[in-house]
Amino acid sequence: MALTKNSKVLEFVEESAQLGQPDKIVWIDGSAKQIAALKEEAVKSGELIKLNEQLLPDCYLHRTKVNDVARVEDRTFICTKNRDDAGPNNYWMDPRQAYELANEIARGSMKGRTMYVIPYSMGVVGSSFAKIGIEVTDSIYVVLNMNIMTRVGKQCLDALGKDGDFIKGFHAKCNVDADKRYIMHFPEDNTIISVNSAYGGNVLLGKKCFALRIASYLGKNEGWMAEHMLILGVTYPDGEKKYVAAAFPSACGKTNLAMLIPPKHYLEKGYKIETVGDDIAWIRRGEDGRLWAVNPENGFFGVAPGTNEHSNYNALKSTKRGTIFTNVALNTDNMTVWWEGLSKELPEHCIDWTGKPWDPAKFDKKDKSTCAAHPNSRFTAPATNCPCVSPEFDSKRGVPLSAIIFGGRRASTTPLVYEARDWNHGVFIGSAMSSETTAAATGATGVLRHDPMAMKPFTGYHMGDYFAHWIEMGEKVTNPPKIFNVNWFRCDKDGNFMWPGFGDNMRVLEWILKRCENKADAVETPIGFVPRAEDIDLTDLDYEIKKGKKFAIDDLKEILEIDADKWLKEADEIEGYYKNSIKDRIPQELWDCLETLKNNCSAVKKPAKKSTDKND
Ligand code: SAT
Ligand code: MN
Repeated sequence: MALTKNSKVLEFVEESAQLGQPDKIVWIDGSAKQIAALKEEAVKSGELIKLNEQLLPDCYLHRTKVNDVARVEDRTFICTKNRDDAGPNNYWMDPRQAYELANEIARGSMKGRTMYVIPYSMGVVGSSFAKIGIEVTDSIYVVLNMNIMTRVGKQCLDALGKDGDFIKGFHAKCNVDADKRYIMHFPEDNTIISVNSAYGGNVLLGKKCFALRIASYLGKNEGWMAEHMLILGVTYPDGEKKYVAAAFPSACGKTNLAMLIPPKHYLEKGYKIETVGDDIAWIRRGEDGRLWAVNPENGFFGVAPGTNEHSNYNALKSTKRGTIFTNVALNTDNMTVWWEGLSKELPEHCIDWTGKPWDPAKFDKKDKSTCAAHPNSRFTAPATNCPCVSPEFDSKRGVPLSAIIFGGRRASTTPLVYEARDWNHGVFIGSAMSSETTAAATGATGVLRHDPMAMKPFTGYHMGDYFAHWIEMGEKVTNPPKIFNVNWFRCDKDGNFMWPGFGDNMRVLEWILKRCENKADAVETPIGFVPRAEDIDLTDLDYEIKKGKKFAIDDLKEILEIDADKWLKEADEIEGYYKNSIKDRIPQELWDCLETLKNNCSAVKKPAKKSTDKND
């Protein structure tokens, strides 16, 4: 039975049903009883595998089709009337053509199936940040994941009232045919359509589709920002709290940074990190002139491989109950899950992510095809499971940001950390970000590509206009956060990571926050402010870069070094990117920053010491 009298919702559900022609329509009220029944049904049909109730209570494993394991950027479209509004950063389709094509594919595709209607909220219901969506889908997996990742149920419909507006999401699994897979966004109609996929970011329409692509468009028009950022809180020994938002491309460690456990001596002093979000931030201007952020999600859709009790204790702990695992391996000895990096010992009896028995003897770390879990296998875990979840997680007003951090995977050139001279320079740094690609999207991994603000695949409109929006936001906030760039991924000439990363990133965070309070020194360089090696606390740091080579202060000096020659090349590269990839609509402020970078680099003499970095 329909759970609302909102005529727009009823109309959307009716139209969707006419298109998909399901046998049955089920409204998701979000009750524990309904969710439990759906899990049972999914286990019966084989869509989910129930895991060991003692070791992993209420946890399930799901395997996708092998052709459906990551976001598909080349099949993701922004459908605006005017092609230029989607920008060169997006694949574009004419909205009329897109609706026609989607209708053709989806027509009758739900025959014999149930269509679920999921009312959900991105953000705490009742918060001025929150926005409501309705997703219809023929996949129980989608319902159950949405129920973890968003706030689902009748309260969302109540918040809409009789005629409130919402974001429409239509998902049909169809035959999971990769050639007919389309993820379409209609920002001018507040609509998303996804067909022929059943995986993560392609189908959990509240996440990348709504909370980033559609929301970035709304934010531009309404004066706020939707960003691909984690939000974390640092608690000082005296109890004071500071919040930071950080943008990194998918699978570059956002979840790890958001849930970081500080090194022992920080813990002993009383420092603590708390997680507000690990993937998405919605940011608004506060009356106090600061920027305030919320995490619109309600769970974590984290990358499983590499997660273990040392790399991310809090994430691992978050997956111990009420979690859905996707494309990890099944340990048949005890019906638990396994993935590369979970433990040093390999399980003896495993079914790999494709459903085949796995032979640990054939496992070769360097050959992804021998992996038991897919490199982009995921866990969907409720945020409330996280031992370090912030008390502000459910805050309606959000948290005030002291700093914004950009970062990517860069084997060379980019130092461990540097600070922008001002807001516009920070926007320039974000706009010029590049990173090596990961398994989170289909296509080659390890290729350096531009990914401005980590939003390349998620900006729902023209990237040049997005940069301009950032500049405008800076003009409107009287007390903006400081902007920084970090690079945890600098390598030596043999390709070894030079910085330990993980918990030790606290040492960099501390410098960043001290800079926000004018309590730390820095050196002005052609690219911005860089710490002196002595400004970063290395107490008890114990890291082996490679066998027999322990991290020492000289290594820190090396990864803080700015090579003006490399940066001149980088500047040329950025110019090429602006001109060839974004083309017009780049704000003058960013051209000015580029000019300054070039002039600054030309003005300094090339450092005498030759860098040993691997080229990237
Ligand atoms: O597949 S998702 O887009 O949800 C995850 C990611 O790529 O960050
Ligand atoms: Mn992400």
